[in-house]
Amino acid sequence: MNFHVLTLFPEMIRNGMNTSITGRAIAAGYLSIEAVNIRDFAYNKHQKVDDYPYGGGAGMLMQAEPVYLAYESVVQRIGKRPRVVYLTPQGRVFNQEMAREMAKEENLVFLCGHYEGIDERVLEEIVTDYVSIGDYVLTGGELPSMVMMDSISRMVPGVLSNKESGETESFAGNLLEYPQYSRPEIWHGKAVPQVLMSGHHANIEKWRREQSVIRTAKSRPDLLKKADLTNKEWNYVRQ
Ligand code: 6GU
Repeated sequence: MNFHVLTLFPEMIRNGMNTSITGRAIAAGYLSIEAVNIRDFAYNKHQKVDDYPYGGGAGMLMQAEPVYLAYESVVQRIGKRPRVVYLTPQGRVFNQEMAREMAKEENLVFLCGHYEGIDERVLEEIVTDYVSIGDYVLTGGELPSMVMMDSISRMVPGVLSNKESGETESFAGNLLEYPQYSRPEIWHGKAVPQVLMSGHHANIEKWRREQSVIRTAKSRPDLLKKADLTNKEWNYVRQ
């Protein structure tokens, strides 16, 4: 998977992605990240890439041409027209299913806006997907692009080790993860739940499933509709 990020803050992307699991995957060649500085494509001597919005209003807009030239530089390099994700609170809300689907692409371009946004005309020409990461406002698209790249990366074959990939489908059943415990057996007076010490695998699975259902009912009842619950599970969720 090759990620190409069009941004005014390339260092933010490089520093973020070269760390931890994604950093290891880049070093091992499963991922590549190219951060393209839109400012390098400014066409005036002051390297200015923003201007006032026609019709007035607060703030500045990123101009169409530098964004377009930055995008074209990626097209030139890879020799095709890839999907272009524009990070915006006006987009479709990102989820695990979108991550799984985007992980099939060979190349993905992320366009990160700043200031009050980007001239609509260049968006019309190059953007294929408008995506938001949730209902709150951020100062720019860099963090959302890294959120998306992180979750897409873990769906790319080779990025997670066998040990790590057990978690890959944790959202697939539309249930939240059960609680987990490691040594010591007693910490701050709290013991590990007995069933986990029993070695009885069927009971452990049953307990974990119950915990998942209870947690989901408590914090994400919206997910339960999509989860495959038994009648018995529906009954104790309703109490
Ligand atoms: Cl994708 N961008 C910005 N600026 N804010 C957001 C967002 C994106 N998703 C949620 N809030």
